[in-house]
This record gives sequence, C-alpha cells and structure tokens, in this order.
Amino acid sequence: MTNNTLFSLFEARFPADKTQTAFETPDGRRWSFHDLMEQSGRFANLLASTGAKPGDRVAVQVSKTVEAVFLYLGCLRSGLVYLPLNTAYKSAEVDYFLTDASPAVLVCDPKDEQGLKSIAEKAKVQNVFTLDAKGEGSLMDAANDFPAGFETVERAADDLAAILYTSGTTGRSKGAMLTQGNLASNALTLAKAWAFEETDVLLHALPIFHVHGLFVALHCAFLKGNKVIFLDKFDVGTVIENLPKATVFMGVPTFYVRLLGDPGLNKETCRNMRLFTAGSAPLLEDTFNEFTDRTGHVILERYGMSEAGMITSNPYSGKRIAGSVGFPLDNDVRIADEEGNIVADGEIGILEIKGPNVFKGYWQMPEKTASEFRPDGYFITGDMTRKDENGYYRIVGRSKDLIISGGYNVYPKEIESYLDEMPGVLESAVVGRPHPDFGEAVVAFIVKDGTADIDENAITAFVKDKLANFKVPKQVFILEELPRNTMGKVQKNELRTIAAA
Ligand code: MLC
Ligand code: AMP
Repeated sequence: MTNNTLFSLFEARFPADKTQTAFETPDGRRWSFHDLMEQSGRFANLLASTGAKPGDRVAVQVSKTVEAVFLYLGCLRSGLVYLPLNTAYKSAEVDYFLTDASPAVLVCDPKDEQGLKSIAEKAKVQNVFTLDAKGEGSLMDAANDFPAGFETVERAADDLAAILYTSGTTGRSKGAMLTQGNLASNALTLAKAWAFEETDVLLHALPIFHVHGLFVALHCAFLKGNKVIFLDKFDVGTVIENLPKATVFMGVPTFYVRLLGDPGLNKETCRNMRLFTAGSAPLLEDTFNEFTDRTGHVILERYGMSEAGMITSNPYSGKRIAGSVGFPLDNDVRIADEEGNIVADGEIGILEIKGPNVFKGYWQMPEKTASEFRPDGYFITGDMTRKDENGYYRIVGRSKDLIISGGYNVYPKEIESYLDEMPGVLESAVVGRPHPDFGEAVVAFIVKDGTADIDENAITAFVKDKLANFKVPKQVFILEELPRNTMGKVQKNELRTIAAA
C-alpha cells in the first residue's frame, strides 16, 4: 500500500494476478484488474492535466458503464471529489448541482453536451468531457493520450472523496460530503459483516450514482478483488440469466418484487448464490417470505443513507427477520424524541447515529448541517425507529416528509414548489401511496386557480418537462380545496387516505 487513501486500500487487496477478471458484461466484454489500474491511471493523469487540484469536484452524469466506474476510481486516485448525478435529472436540476458545487470538470453524455454547455459555462466549469453508454466519447479520446501509470495522491482520512446530493425537506438539495475515511470504514465493515471472500462473484444491477450501487456493492467487491458481472441496468431476464454465475446480489425491494414475478427465479437459478441483500426502502414481509419459499434464500435486509452509508444490518450468520433492519454496524446508535431525549426501549423515536461512517456535513450549508447534528455529534437520521424485544431495529416510518419510490427519494416539497409555479395551479400537495412495484408512488393533489383549463395530463406533462421521471406523479387529483387543520396546515394523512383508496 503506497498510502492511506481509499483507493490504496482497494489496490492492496486486488489479486496478485492482475490478469484476473475485475468486470465482465453480458455481451462478452471483460476487463482485468490490470485494465482497471491502467484506465483509472489514464483518467487520473487526464484529470490532473486539466489543472483540477485535489479537493476539486468532478460532476458526472453518464450511463452505467465499466468506464464510468474507472472514472470514479481515477477521481479517487487523483484526490478529486466524485459527484455522481442521476441520469434521470433534467437540465434544470443539473443546473442547481453545478452552480452549488462549482465542479472543475463535468462529464456528461454526448447527447446532453449541447444542452448543458451554457449551464456549465454559467457555473464556471472549466472542462467538459463526454462519455456515452458504450464507454466512448471525448473523455476516452483524451485519456488515451495519457500514460497508464499514476501514483495515487496522498489524502487524509478527513479529506473528501465524494459528494452525494440528497433532496431536502425544504425542496433544496443538499450535498452530503463523504470523506475517504467514511467510505473506507463502511466498506471494511460491510465486507466483514457480509463475509465477502476472494471467490465471490457480484452480480451488479443497481445504478452507480447512489450509495447502494456505487459504494455498498462495488466497494465490497474491490476489497476482495472479486469479479463483478456488470449489468447496464436492472432487467429481470438478464438478472435471472446471470444468477447461476454469481454468489452475491444486492437490490432495492422493487428488484425482488419484479424477480418474483418471473417463474425463472427458482432454487436452480440461485444454486451458486450465497447472499441476497436488500435496502434503500422497506422490504415487505410478503416479498421476504415469498423469496425464501421460492429460492431457499433468506434476504438480508440492511438500512442506510447517503449521509452515512450502511447503518444497521441483519446478521449474516444469525437469524434474519422480515420487517427488521437488524443490528447497528460499526456506529453508535440511539433512539430519541424530537428534542433529543432518549426514549425507553421498545418505544418509537428518531434514530440518531455517530461513527466513522457518518458524513462531514452538507456542502456549503453549515447551518443546515448544525441543525441536523446534536451538540454531542449524533446525526439525526429522520427515520422513525423501534428496537424490538430481541434487539433488532425496525424502521417504522419517517419524520421527514419523504417518499421512496423504487429506491429513489422524492421530497414532496420540491414537486409542490414546482407545481405551484404552473399557470392555472393555485396550490398543490404531494404525498406517497402504496405501489405494488415501486413500494410507494408519487401522487399530486391540485387546487386549480378559478376555472383554469388544466387536467391530469397537462399537470403530468408539466412536471415531466423539468423534473426527473421518477418524480412525475403517477396520479393527479384535482380538488376544490386542500384539507387543512385549524392551524391551516395541509392534512397530508387525509390526502394519503384519499390516494390509497
Ligand atoms: C423509473 N420510473 C420510476 C422509477 N424508475 N418511477 C418511480 N419510481 C422509480 N424508481 C419511471 C420511468 O421513467 C417510467 O416512466 C416508468 O416509471 C416505468 O419505468 P420502468 O421501465 O418500469 O422503470 P425502470 O427503468 O425499470 O426502473 C425501475 C428501477 C429503477 C426500479 C429498476 O428505478 C432503479 O434502478 N431503482 C434503484 C434505485 C437505487 O439504486 N436506489 C438506491 C439509493 S441509495 P415513463 O413515463 O417513461 O413511462 C439509498 C441508501 C441505501 O437509498 O440505503 O441504499
Ligand atoms: P438516501 O437519502 O437516498 O440515501 O435514502 C436514505 C433513506 O432510505 C433512509 O433515511 C431511509 O428512510 C430509507 N431506507 C434505506 N434503507 C431502508 C430500509 N431497509 N428500510 C426502510 N427504509 C430504508
């Protein structure tokens, strides 16, 4: 190990024989650990040549490719801060992230380059490169001119490795600053807790712009030098086809619901598997039980968030309980009321956490950061939690107004603020309702301004135009007025009842 960075931690654990496969894709392409070292080295050299200095941000909004993973590693190697963006974000959303984070480099899909040019200029982004869904583009062309050798830049545990934007209850997204130390500690914890071995093969179907697909899944594999079967997106048929070649699979609950819908998922297809994990949203007990009946495997549910990586996990060796998220990993946890008073065992409160995995704060939001930490350093997760009689933690709700749809977080406030700007809309309220596929679906309630001539389609189209597709309401209700309590506050519970009916 040359130094103490996250990348060096991985590198020290890569197989001695670098010809071993690091990644393969269903179309027969294959990348060895030697390829990984060379390509990430070229990217690191290219990024350094742009004048970007350690600590500068690299914003990346590209399709899921192995080259994009190598770009992430190139950022880590050159000490740059990786800032991944959901490919579903529209230009207005990207505008906010670029303006807020002022990255030195933007890497986008060639088809978005023209549209993002003026936004990047306005945000004073010095360098724009492209990378497409085939792993080609100006980034690759430029990197090819650089040598593969690169000495990983020394960084301290407290230096930033990544910024992940999470939506905020106020409608303004917050950039969670994750340090080299945060990511390293969580990776080591998970690889150990989930008993990763050198012989594991990870079947990877998650997007790589979030904690789950980027850090949880890939970091475990890197720490054991595993082969990763890398799918460009989740597709039931492709997952089932590749399961027999894999030992580990990680997914959001929607993945498991969809897999169960295919008779091809059975004990035979799962014969080599040793671990299925689920998280990012609650896994229904029915899904958990049906999966065990069908495959003989008990899904291991864990709980986490952008700000802290994985916080709790069901045990690898002990009993995994449906509806529970298991026990705390390497962080201290406590359950407290809104004022921060610890609640009695068995009572519901908000989970607070402290540990090496917990982020450094929100990018350029010191006040917001301070308000989400207790004076003694505990971070307030906003997740309503109960510790049951056997010591298992259960996430029973959220104190934050948040919808989780197919594993993506949607903050109603953001959609409401946008809807309220629509000509003909007097006011709006957005809630979640149970959805058989996505777990929760976004539902909008609208009060029209007078006799404005707008209907459900117009409202949906308005949102679709500017916001990511997963934020588009699956249903719109037009009401005479919104239900309010005596204080004038919109009664979202009443709206949830209407939506669920
Ligand atoms: C797509 N759509 C969604 C959606 N994904 N709508 C609501 N919620 C979602 N999650 C839209 C599509 O744009 C489309 O709209 C319509 O819904 C149907 O699309 P689809 O073809 O069925 O969707 P698909 O492309 O298959 O994507 C679904 C999915 C994807 C479940 C595969 O959403 C996904 O990969 N989710 C994983 C999210 C994730 O990784 N979360 C981890 C966060 S980290 P239209 O109008 O085009 O028809 C985290 C911390 C932790 O939370 O603990 O892990
Ligand atoms: P994100 O901000 O995208 O990282 O989402 C984090 C949020 O997802 C958490 O605060 C929880 O509300 C939710 N979450 C993650 N895992 C689980 C789980 N296993 N059960 C219930 N909620 C979860």
